[in-house]
Amino acid sequence: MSKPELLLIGPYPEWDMVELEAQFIVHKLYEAADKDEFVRQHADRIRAIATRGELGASAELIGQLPKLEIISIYGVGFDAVNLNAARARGIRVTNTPDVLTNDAADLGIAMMLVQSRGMIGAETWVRDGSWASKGLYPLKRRVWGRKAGILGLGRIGYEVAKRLKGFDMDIAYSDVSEKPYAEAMTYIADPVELARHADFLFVTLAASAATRHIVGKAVIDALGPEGMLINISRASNIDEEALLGALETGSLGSAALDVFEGEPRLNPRFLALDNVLVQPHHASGTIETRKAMGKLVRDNLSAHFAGATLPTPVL
Ligand code: 8YV
Repeated sequence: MSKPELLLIGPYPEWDMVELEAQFIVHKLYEAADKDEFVRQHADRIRAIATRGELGASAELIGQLPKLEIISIYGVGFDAVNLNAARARGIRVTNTPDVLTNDAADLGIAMMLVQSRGMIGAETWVRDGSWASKGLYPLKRRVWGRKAGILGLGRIGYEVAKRLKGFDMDIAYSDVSEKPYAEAMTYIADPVELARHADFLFVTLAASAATRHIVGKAVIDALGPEGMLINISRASNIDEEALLGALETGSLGSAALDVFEGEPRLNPRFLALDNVLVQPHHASGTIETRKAMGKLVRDNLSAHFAGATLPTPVL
């Protein structure tokens, strides 16, 4: 039987490329100079899309592929895939939940510690000779025992909370409803009230049209000049203009961000700020997790083409 044809939206690690190319005829959209022309050339044979969380698949692209049966996402977030367009045509959509949860939580915790203790500046202090020439590094803020707020107590939020308990923190969370599994945490429904409670506010909710800019001026003001915002979800959950303004004036203390509007070309105003820790959308970026994600992408595709049950369907 001939291999099914697949459109790959962005590159995967080499180990995944080898496996994918063994199973599929892979058309690499990201290498095409003229993407529309490239899609047109292969449109009547492409039965699958493999994409990444942040790249997704637009309604326009889905509309150009009459034979499309499945979209497999390398990532847990499916906000960049137009689910309505997929649903309307009975196109299956899969993602890679669970396998990346712990790494995403680890990165959120690491960002809190690094930023609160000023470790990037401290590293420079040693390397540029300031330690020897200027003496002691400025004092920073404690993490343990302080107040954390978690906006979105899903899989990743829950793992963040578990880790925060190890720092003896007072933990509150906000979600659409109270969660029965939230032991020893306070439920605060209103994100503004949650931010008022918190020294560290973690944004861990799945992005959708409904959550767009859920962290707006009111939440940012409530977090305040001593507060830290940590985002390991999607940029769209935060009003970036409001965030930048608050960081520039100091009405928000600091931020640690793994995701940005228009990434990887983030707003250069972030780079002029020393109260922001920036990361290159790397919450799931470990070899172990990325290997598991790649395998799950392929397991979903293989199951589909074998007529078997999809391991992790979204649609
Ligand atoms: C990316 C993600 O998919 O899980 C998600 O939703 O955004 C990430 O895991 C990953 O960075 C690969 O591009």
